[in-house]
Amino acid sequence: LNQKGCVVWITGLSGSGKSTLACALSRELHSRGHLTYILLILDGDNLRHGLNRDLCFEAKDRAENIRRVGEVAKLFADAGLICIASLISPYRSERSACRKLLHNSAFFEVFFNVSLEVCEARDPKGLYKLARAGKIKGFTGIDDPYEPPSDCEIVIQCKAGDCATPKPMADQVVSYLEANEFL
Ligand code: GGZ
Repeated sequence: LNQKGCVVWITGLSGSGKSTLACALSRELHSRGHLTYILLILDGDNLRHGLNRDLCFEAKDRAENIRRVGEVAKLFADAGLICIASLISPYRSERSACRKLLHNSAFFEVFFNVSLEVCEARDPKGLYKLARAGKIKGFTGIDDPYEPPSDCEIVIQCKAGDCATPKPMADQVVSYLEANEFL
């Protein structure tokens, strides 16, 4: 394996399409012939059923969630893999701690910039509806903060109608990785 490892860290609101982008990115890298790269998707929601099942959504648990995923991502990146992490990761300070862990040079923060209105209109799991009804407390964007990145490498803009296919977004990330000689 002759590959510089790195972490592609996708942050954004619930329902923004982070996981879809993570999958599309992984597919795209394979289709470009990078078959020897093992791509690991660390998905916030999946991890919360396993490694992080002891954590809830209060601030200190979210911080711990992000910290653990950062540490795991670092292990994989150090082993030479491209590691795609997809979490809301709402706090700037915790994202920046993960960046430090990767010594900045191997950490690519992707801000999936989809407005709350669009995410809420989609509401794929009905969670926004429950949050508005007060049945889920501390929901990101409703009654819990989301701090957008100010220093990220990649911003993906997605308005109501124009994100039917994630491929152009995945291409945007792939181009960035190529330009930075991680591919
Ligand atoms: C935000 C919540 C909450 C609350 C459950 N706030 O869109 P989803 O459903 O499938 O993914 C979301 C997931 C968030 O987990 P993360 O590990 O990414 O969050 S964080 O980085 O903030 O630790 C959402 C669901 O869990 N979910 N309750 N209160 N999202």
